[in-house]
Amino acid sequence: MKEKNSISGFFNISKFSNELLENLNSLDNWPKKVKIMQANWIGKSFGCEIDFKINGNLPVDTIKCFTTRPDTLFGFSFLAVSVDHPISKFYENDPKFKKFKEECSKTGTTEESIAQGEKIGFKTNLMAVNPLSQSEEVPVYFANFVLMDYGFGAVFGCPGHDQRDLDFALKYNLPIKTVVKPIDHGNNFKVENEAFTGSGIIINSDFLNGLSVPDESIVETIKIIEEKKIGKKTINFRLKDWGVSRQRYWGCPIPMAYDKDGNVYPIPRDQLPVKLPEKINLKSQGNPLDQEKEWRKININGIDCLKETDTLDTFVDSSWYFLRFCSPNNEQYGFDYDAVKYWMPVDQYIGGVEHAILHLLYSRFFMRAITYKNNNFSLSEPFESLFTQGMVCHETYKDKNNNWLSPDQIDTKDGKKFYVKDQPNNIVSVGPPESMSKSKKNTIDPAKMIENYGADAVRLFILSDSPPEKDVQWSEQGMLASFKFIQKFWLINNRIKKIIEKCSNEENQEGDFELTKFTNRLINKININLERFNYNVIIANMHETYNFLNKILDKKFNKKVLCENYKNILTIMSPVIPHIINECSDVNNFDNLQKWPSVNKKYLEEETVSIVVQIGGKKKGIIETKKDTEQKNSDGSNIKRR
Ligand code: ANZ
Repeated sequence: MKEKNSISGFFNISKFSNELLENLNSLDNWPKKVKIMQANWIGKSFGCEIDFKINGNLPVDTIKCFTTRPDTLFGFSFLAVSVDHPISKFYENDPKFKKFKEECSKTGTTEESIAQGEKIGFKTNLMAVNPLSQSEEVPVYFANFVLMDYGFGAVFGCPGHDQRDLDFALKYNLPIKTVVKPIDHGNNFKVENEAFTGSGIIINSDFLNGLSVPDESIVETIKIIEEKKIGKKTINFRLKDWGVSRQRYWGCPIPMAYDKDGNVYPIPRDQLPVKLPEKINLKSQGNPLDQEKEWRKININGIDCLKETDTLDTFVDSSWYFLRFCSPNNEQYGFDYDAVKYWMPVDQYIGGVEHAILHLLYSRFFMRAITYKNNNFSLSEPFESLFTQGMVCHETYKDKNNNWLSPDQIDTKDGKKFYVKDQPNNIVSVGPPESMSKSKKNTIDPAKMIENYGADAVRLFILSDSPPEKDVQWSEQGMLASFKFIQKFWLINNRIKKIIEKCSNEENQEGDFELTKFTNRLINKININLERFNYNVIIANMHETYNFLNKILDKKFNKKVLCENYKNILTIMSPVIPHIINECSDVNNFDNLQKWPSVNKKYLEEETVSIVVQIGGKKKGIIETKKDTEQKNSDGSNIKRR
């Protein structure tokens, strides 16, 4: 049996490209930026495929190209194909081509590196015919900027109206034909060093002349191309199938096996799940599973096979774990349909924007794949609402040798930052705040912060600084201010405790109404702010509460009124600073802090109304008056204001 039989596994996400794109419109509670990122990633392009007739001494009749700009066909000046295009097989033995291919591999394969890198080409002995003007022939090149896995791995080059094509044409001295002019230019408009890609009017293009670009020109040209039977309308997506094979131990096993001839078998259901071996040698070279000779053996319907040793990408698990969370105790299957029907979709999902196009797109794909032709299940979107929180950032530091330094290696003296080991001589260079990363060493160890200031102060600081969708700039001063707030709150709690001990049971004391009104309004505000994720506003509400208490505590209170209100205030502050709140309630002998207080709406009503005074339609002033104030009409009757 062969030692290593393995083929790369892919999930067919591209099958759902259109649905994944269209359904973004239904996600009303997702941030716009995430939907835009997903739409760009899926990348729908409207255009057409065109067959170009090829002349030359090779058995190649036509080359198919995908284009979004068929309307620029009269500007055609070369045809370029990827070095991996099927016609490359005719050049395999040409040493010059081999060298060129090697050169291309240096550019890298990402679209970005290709866009930025130098455009290079290898001229073939083939010529391509312009399908709209048969007498025109242009040379065929291999070019490094053409990707094999987009469209058909071939492009018709129009230097006048595509910058990449222009760079290429300038380098290889190919003609630059202008076939679109801006609306406010004459017909003698000419592209020279910068491709014109804007809207305008078609020129120098025979029967296409005068069409407006892009609205009329693209659709009209496609019509002509279809009539002439040289191509057809096509929609292309950038989204590629998801390569899920990983050569490592951790990850879900891929439930496939191979016989001695390399034929692939899915592992039958009654032999699932495939469990990973537990005692393995992690120090072995490559994928440790390759060394697990015994574990690999499996017999499928009488045929001796070897299990696949690649495991699945970890994104596979994160694409459906929420279904498992709905039904954690099901031992027979990953999830229960009934539980999933009850709980899904997730009402509110929270995560960093870095998940916008992988985790969040894969999860959406998984729901579609699981529900595809499945009568038990009709869920199309996993997450009803999405909130993307910001990053925690910190400035960066470098020593004189350009090495990154961590914040705890830095000391500040007279406003200058020094590398602690060498101070006072070694001034460090300070970079702008960036999201914390191990590579730039601009991280703060939360454990240390918790040790120094307590978990409450750390949480209070993180929430206080900015709205949660924005980045937070980490600052030691901010941390200190939060720590001080906790200390202040502890002191005021002790003051309140003493007041409670001395409070009378007599009703209607002077501070009762004001305190009850404040508390009810506070609960209402915090409820709204919690719902809207306005956590930084909640922190402002907490500061307001401290200031209010500080002012009102000189007044007299009924004991029950003070206790009830203060208990409610503590409860609604507890999500942010639970430890200190717990202490405060303990020393006051309060119980039942878990019950979230309700709002008495009576205290939300304004007691005054504003009456705008207008004379001749112009605002002249505002009168604040108590509600239900009575006003005598000129006839002596009463008008009641509400
Ligand atoms: C001719 C043309 C003329 C183009 C023009 C653009 C402007 P999007 O919008 O991203 O889908 N193209 C097609 N296949 C390619 C490949 N395999 N590798 C690199 N480029 C490829 O881009 C579509 C355009 O990308 C197509 O339209 C094609 O260039 C190029 F004035 O065709 B166009």
